[in-house]
Amino acid sequence: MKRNTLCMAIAVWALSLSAPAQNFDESKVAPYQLPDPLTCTDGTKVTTSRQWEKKRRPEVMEMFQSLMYGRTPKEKVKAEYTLMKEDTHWLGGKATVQQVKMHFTGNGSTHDAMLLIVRPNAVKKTPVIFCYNFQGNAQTMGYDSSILPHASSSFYDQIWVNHDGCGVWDYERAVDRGYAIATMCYHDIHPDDPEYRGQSVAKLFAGYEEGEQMRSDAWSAIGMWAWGASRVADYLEKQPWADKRHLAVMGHSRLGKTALWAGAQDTRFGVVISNESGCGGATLTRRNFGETLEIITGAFPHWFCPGFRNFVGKEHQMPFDQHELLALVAPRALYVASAEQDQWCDPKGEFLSAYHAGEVYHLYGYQGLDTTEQPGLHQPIMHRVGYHIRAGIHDVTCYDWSRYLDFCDRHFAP
Ligand code: GTR
Repeated sequence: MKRNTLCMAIAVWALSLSAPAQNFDESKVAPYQLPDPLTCTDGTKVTTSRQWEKKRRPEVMEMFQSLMYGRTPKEKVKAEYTLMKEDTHWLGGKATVQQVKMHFTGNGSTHDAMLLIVRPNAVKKTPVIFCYNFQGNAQTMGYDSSILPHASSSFYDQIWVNHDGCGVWDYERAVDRGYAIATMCYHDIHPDDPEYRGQSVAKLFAGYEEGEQMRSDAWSAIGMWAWGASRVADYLEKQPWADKRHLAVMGHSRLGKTALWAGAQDTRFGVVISNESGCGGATLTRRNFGETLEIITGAFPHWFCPGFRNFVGKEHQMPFDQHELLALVAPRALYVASAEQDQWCDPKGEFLSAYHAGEVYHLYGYQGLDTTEQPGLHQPIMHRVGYHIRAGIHDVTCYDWSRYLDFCDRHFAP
């Protein structure tokens, strides 16, 4: 076991001894009152989509930036994209695989990330789903030796978090259904370890030197991963083969949290999909079920801005909750998915959060989930807001991918 791994395991174990026991009993969920997405800070009630966009949405955005995910820098960095490798005969000639190096320059520093794209040859203007991977681009292709090492691979084995439930990469299904998948290893943007901030894209920005991470609203790892998703969108929207009106962002678990924050900020993502994103993602923080704020901010301090920790034990005083993060995606299409055995993520809390986001969708004349009854297993709801819960554990399965493609078909229809 690596030293870092051991230290972190001890820290998580010690934390679990001191943390209040997590609740997995629905009858012990304490009553809670959610903040109203449609009431502005000055008490004004929002009744139109225009009011939402002009007044309330910026307020909600500001809360998530200043209190949870940290402030995304406004400056632009120079980005160069180089096609390193291309195979136009993948999957028996059905698909093209492209490997693109993204090279960023800013604040006297440079930073590289490696993007992998698989796209169908038969489609002229292809909708694209961007989805970060946990273990490197090669892993998503069964360790195909033609896949270039991802940019962070040289120190990858020193990073203590190594994710097991990294799921199925159903490239062929996507290609057959006319979709391109773009992916990149999330460590390429911020290695997933609090000690590796110096190796992250933070260094590309003025003012992001030593000590800045102490600011209460300092940019978090989730914030940086979301930023990386937008840099991929910058590239995709310039590709002649890509249908820039039809870009989706999808993510699993911590990368589901990331997909939501990316989709909240970047309106180029027309479909935003959270696969089992749980605490700090889709699920309601106020519902005491599954993972708690104390546990997540203790185990993964770098995922959120430092100020977020102030809400530990004071969840009911938070001026926002995660249904409002989901509402930031409106009027674009939003899909939240849970798994039955993934109680850590609080499937019911994910469902209720998506339900409550519906209020904002109604301002645009769209249907939200529009039922407070959580559907049974494998009974997806597919309105402008979608939801499913499937049997099984915390993972991304073929069932999940198939529903996401169905949902994209519905919302990307010409
Ligand atoms: C867990 C964390 C969850 C979830 C998960 C993951 O350890 O507690 O919030 O994000 O990691 O990303 O797999």
